[in-house]
Amino acid sequence: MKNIVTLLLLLFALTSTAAAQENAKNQSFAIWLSDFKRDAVSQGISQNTLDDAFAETQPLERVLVLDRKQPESTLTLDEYLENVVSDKRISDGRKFYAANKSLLAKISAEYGVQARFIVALWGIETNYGSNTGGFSTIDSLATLAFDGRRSEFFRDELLNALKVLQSEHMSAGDMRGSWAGALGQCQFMPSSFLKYAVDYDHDGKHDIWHTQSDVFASIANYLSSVGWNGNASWGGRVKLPKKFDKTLTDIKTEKTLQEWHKLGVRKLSGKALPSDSMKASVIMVGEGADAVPYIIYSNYKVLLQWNRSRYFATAVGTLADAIGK
Ligand SMILES: [Ca+2]
Repeated sequence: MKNIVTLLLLLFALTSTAAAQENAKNQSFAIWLSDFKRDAVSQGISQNTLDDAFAETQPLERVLVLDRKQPESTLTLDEYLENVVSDKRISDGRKFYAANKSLLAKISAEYGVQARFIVALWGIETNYGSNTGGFSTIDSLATLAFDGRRSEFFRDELLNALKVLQSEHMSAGDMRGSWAGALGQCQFMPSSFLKYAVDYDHDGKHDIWHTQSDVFASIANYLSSVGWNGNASWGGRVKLPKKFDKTLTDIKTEKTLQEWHKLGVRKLSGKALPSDSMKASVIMVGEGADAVPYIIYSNYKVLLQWNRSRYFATAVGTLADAIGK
């Protein structure tokens, strides 16, 4: 009996400690949020927008769990490409390209971005719009801004998300996306939305959630705004000669394709590189013995601005080439 009482007392003590911790956390979130709201008002966010956005906001444990998960660094490039540029994704890409051909051609010509890259980015970001993420953007960003690991970045993005709600006349309940705050079918962070989202069908909304032409034009606008070259491709996998100076495999080292050819760099097929005066870099994608050599043009660096992962940029280029010309 005595043991049971002790056990119950212990349990009670533990539960009330957990409850007290939870309470303290909620209180400090509330304090943080009211400070943030003051800031938002001073930056032109209306009380209505704030009331709608933060009606029920609490930190989301799931977002923190995902934020702390280690990135998948164990995959080799080829394993990654097998997942991300699967046969299914390639055949879906070709299908969607064909289904949207005239719209894509129009947007491609207008922004100077080849359609295959627009489709490839759409395919890799959200599996052609089918997987945009179901998280409330406001709740996710508030969680990450409050959390402390990268508060400043996410606080800015939270403020930008409120600006998007306000300028788009959206309800916070309709603003959904990834756990890290990326929006819609092209997964723009709110800051990118404000800079690059396009209302292509002129209905008054930059609708990257549901309007296909807005999605395509927004992707193209992003790429062309950060320096896409519509007359060039992105690069490709190469073979290096046995005695190649590995210090040259640096993304900052640029030589013409002719110069790389003279150094013995060949296409994977063994064929010569195009005899072109275009500048290119030779880089290794992946780690250690699994790293694979690629020759890359300036458009690859544009893709790295979208997402700084070389695996990502390589996957987009590979998928684009598999989808079409
Ligand atoms: Ca629109």
